[in-house]
Amino acid sequence: MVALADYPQIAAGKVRQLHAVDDEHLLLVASDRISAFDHVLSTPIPDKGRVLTAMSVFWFNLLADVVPNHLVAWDDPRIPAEVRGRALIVRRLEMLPVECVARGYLTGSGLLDYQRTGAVCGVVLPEGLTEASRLPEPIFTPATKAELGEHDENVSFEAVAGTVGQERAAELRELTLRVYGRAAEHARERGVILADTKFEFGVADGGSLVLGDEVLTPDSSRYWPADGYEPGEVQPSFDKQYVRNWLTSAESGWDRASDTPPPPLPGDVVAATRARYVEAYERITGLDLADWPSPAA
Ligand code: PZK
Repeated sequence: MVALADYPQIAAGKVRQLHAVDDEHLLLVASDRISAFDHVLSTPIPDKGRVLTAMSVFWFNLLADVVPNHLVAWDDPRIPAEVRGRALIVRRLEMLPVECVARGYLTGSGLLDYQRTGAVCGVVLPEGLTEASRLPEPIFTPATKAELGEHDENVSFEAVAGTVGQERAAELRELTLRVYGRAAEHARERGVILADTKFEFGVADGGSLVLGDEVLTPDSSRYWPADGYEPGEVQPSFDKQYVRNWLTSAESGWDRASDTPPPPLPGDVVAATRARYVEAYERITGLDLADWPSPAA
């Protein structure tokens, strides 16, 4: 039997970890932890790691004819039982230091940049756009990865070209927009708006681009229910809205502007949030989470 402790940890994010399996393979582990308002909460959401992992696998498979990916196995003896269902064996790549973001709608840092400059990452947009506006066409808005605790910085296409070269940058933009387009179309057919998403690409031995990391999960993407979509208003998050509503309510007793950590979540908020993750998975994939591997089965 293999144990997670057999694999040296080589990186850790806010809610996931990366371990070395061998010279050619890594183990990408998603935890049940959730972040909100830039804090990692002390209360886990049961099955969140399984949902995000299962969703990544669904998308890797759906998109395999558009772009090759690093996925090797999701149910395999090399995966420790303790992380079964929330860990992937992936091929080691030479990762490119670019967060490849596609946006079909305007919100978050994209909206802030637009309001200040009329453009996002150098892409000039028409006047009159507002919170959650659908863009005339999806745009490539790359960012550079920040240190832990900092926010990624939006950069221009030219800045990406300066880092990876003009040809590679053009390839990243083209592939990012093609993958986003295909995924957004699939989600929309199932009543979900894929507002934006972030990809990370690596380079395979022959020099071709390979899609890495987790893909099209609620942690790497903004998913909005299509029902009730209304430009001009901040859209409810498909997955985190119960958490945000409770943390900003008087009931939580927490002040977002303070430096104090958020309090533990009540059981009903945990249950409702877990149900939203499962619903997102089942709506987007048409599959049943009960059929996905777990430590128990
Ligand atoms: C790789 N990250 C980000 C993910 C973390 C950090 N296939 C790959 N080959 C080489 N490196 C990476 C990957 C992938 N995916 C990904 N950093 C390196 C990351 C998860 C947890 F702490």
